[in-house]
Amino acid sequence: MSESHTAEHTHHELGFIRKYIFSTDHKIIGIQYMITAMAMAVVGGFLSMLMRYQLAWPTTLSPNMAKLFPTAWAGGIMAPEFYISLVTMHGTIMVFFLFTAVLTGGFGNFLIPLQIGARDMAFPFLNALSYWIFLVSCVVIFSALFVQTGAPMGGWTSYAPLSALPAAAPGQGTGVTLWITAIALFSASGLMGGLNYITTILTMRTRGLSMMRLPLTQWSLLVTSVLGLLAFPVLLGAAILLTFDRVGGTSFFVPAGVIMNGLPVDHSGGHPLLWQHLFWFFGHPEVYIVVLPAMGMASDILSTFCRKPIFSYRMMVYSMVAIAALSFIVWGHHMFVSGMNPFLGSVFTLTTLLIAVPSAVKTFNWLGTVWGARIRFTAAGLFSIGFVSMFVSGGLSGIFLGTSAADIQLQDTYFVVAHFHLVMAIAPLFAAFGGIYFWFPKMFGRFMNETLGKAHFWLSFIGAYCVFFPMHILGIGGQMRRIYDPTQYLFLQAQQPVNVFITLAAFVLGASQLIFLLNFFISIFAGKRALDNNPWQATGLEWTVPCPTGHGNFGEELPVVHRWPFDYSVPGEKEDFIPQTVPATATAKH
Ligand code: HEM
Ligand SMILES: [Cu+2]
Repeated sequence: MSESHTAEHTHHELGFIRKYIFSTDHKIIGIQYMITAMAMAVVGGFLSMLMRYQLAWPTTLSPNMAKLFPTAWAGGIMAPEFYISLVTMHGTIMVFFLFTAVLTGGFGNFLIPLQIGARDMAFPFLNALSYWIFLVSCVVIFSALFVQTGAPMGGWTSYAPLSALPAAAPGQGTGVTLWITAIALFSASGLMGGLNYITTILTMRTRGLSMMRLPLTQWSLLVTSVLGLLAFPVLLGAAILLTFDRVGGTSFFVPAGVIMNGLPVDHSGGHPLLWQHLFWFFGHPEVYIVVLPAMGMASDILSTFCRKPIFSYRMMVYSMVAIAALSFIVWGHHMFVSGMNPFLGSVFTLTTLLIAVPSAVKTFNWLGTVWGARIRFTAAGLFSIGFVSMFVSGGLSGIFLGTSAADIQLQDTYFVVAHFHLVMAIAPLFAAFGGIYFWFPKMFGRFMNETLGKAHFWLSFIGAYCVFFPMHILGIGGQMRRIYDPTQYLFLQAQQPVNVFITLAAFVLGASQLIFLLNFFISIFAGKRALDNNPWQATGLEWTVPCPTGHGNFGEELPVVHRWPFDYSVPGEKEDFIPQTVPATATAKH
């Protein structure tokens, strides 16, 4: 980097607006992503509380709700359409606008240059653009909640032909148009981010930082970005075809002979299964776009608080790559009952169960890391352990669902809702919380309150199991997903107390997130100051610079890396950690 460029990065002062709003600094953009995603989480979380309220007391008149939602809850009874809109909006907001955004947009932006010893991303302007397009997409999806005719009702999967026919249901007109617009904008923003992350990690690592010395967070972000670059265009393409079907008179997804409102629709020759194939070709990798960065961050944080190197670093890297590659050939497990040839079903079962192998490798490596460690139970460390627990709990039920013979019984029941919440909602949520508690001092120069952090952890940990574990039982008992009143079915009535229990637990879980929000926002201004560059005694490059880190990240000179990031408790060394910038000694192996 030229002298003048360095000077430009390190010296001149910017006004508030340029510095914190229209910034091209990756750290500010990362924090912007994070706070925007948190706002979306509040919306998505609120919607889930409404659903749980309804599921526990579907037949109880609630005048208060009628006041709050005069049409959707008219007369104190929730309209069935409204429930389906809630499911759709909650799922969409959580998957895209919370998790994909916070993990890659938030942590990716904040951490990539800091951990690879660069001053910023490869394309800072593109980076800022990607955030602003993301923000617009958030506004668009949020506005879908207020459409007069209703919010979209196609589920987060937006299955055709329901989504292809604007007149099919109240929310399928403007509601779905906004859904498609938001998803298209989101995809475009994600692609810009992904290109940036890949270029930055591959080309801007500082001297000495070979690929096999990268923190696992960086590996996970790299692999995730490649996944995103291959998966999101498929969703974008499918969304464009869907738009043609909706407004252009084409029939990609609508077959002949559909009768709507008593009249045949003017479409022929399409196939709804085409949408399912395209959606899940994107959708399964999307699960890993959320889970992989969570795995990477949890691995690094776990190792830091276990004061031990991660068990089998290379296998951690290879298994992430294997998971990513396999994630593109398993999508059919979402379609076992769509009439596919049973032989094809067996193939998808095989590929799906294959993913269990690298996932189990990772799990055993986490256990190997924790094994015999003198763990420091900080909030960040606890949440990383919680991630492993949730990932394993959710992963195990995946083996049932991935087996076509069992899935025929379990598909579209609460068993599925239990499975995917544990594995792709709660597990990444825990990893993200771990990441926030861990890197908060680097972001804001202050700590979050540890006592509140631990209270937040235990309430969330117990709460999440109380909410999502009993859902397996409901599912095996036959309760279908996306149903607004289970008590209408005689065979489900006996299970209703379980629904009440889950809802009460969900309220506790939801309320305990307020502890986190308060802790987060108060700590930004009033938390204990982080005076030390390296408060957790960690090894990564980000811990060699001040909290918070200034523009340009590193001083006049970029750091030089001499070792991998896992030199914890190296035998014969005085300290139990050796930063990556310390030159190799006779005792250190890496
Ligand atoms: C407080 C925690 C949460 C609660 C109580 C909750 C509750 C629910 C409920 C009641 C449903 C509807 C089930 C149905 O009727 O089929 C649902 C669906 C869903 N949730 Fe959550 N949820 C929570 C957190 C999350 C998170 C963090 C994610 C992030 C990935 C998430 C993703 C989804 C998805 C993708 C659906 C499916 C939507 C669909 O069927 O189209 N949830 N959730
Ligand atoms: Cu899948």
